[in-house]
Amino acid sequence: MQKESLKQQLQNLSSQISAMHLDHLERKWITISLLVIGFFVGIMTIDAFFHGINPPGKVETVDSASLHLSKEFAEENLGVQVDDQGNITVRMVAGRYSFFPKHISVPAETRLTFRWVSMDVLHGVHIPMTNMSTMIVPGYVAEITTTFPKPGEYPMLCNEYCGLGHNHMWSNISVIAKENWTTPAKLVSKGGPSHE
Ligand SMILES: [Cu+2]
Repeated sequence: MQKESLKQQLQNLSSQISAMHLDHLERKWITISLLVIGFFVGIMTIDAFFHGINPPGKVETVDSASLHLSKEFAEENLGVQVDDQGNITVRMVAGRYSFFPKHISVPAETRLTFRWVSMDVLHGVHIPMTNMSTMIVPGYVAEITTTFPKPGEYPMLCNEYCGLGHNHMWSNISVIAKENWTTPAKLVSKGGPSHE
């Protein structure tokens, strides 16, 4: 019954649209607009399903005002850490106007988990030519898993306007060939820091 009425409504709508007078130019621009929308939806679909670019899927909170007192994001725990199973986690803090630590080295062709927090305002982090791009919202942990396929020097840029020094907010990341990368000895964690 309801299906029938929906079908009826669609038929009415399509007959109304075909009865509507549309100027040739107007029709042309409607078509162009729909093609542009279709193009962008297509790009998003390809990025999501083939390039693995997705919005973060979990919510984890942190107290941005006391990061230095937290177990995980205290200054001595920042940077690259390897746990007992060999999983590599990179913890970084974004603050006006830098990322801390300022420079890190990671191995290529290895799965890396980045955990980002902000100490003040909204920041973003973007590493060109990779799938690394996320907002760093104060009060939340932004976690991204990525792999750098090729060794090289990559910039890390802030891509959310955060104040007058925003355009100077960037850091470096050295991606080193897997066989040449050495575990940062002093940062090998024992069981990994507990999350609070
Ligand atoms: Cu910024």
